[in-house]
Amino acid sequence: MVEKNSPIPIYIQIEEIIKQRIDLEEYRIGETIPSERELSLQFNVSRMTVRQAITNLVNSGLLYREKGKGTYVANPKLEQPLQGLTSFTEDMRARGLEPSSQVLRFEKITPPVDIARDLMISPEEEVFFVVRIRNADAQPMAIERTYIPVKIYPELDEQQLMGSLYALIETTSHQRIGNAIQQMEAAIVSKEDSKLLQIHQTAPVLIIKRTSYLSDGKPFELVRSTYRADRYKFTSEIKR
Ligand code: 16G
Repeated sequence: MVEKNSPIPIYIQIEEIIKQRIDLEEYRIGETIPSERELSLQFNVSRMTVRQAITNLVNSGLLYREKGKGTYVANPKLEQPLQGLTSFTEDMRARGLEPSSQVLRFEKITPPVDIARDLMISPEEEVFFVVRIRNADAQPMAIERTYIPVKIYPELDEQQLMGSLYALIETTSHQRIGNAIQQMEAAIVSKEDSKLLQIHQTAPVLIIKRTSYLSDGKPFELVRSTYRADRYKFTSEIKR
């Protein structure tokens, strides 16, 4: 199993073996893997080496640790394509997951100057400011902080935002969504968001800032979404 003479470091060989065992469902999602002690006996290597392999797999999101209980196999990350202007609701349904939202804030405000500029409105014009936790099968996946000019959809209310914003705009208000521009960056979760997303205070997150436009070119939302890095990976096709 472990080849001590191989040029491949032993901890990397162990990582690969653990990954294979997860693929073969020898170690199942949501269940513990054997302890460091057991694995070090199995592979005939030091506990330090096993720990290094496990730490790498925890950092890459394949495993997670629970204090005093053990190391568990994590749910596989969701693969989110970066092309295609889809909504959270559509993305989750396409995977057979049940989307739901908790609306933490819903208010009418006059926006900060930079937000007004991005939305191409004057800073005196009102916007809805909405904070939602987005869940898949009741598990928190992301937090969205959204600004929507009131004039885009003046009837918008808190209840409606438990469902899909894009569906409301397209179906109820009969406007067409055209395109969006987005930026992605990595960060460490804020204290507030770590509680909302139920992740550790030092966990990494992926932040996407999206400005979306109606087909006539008018911006209708500016969103800052904070995604759990242990639940998401983003993929894109690139051509040469
Ligand atoms: C996605 C969008 C967000 C949009 C939301 C609408 C990103 C980065 N964000 O989460 O901009 O507001 O979908 O979802 O993809 P809904 O129609 O389910 O409310």
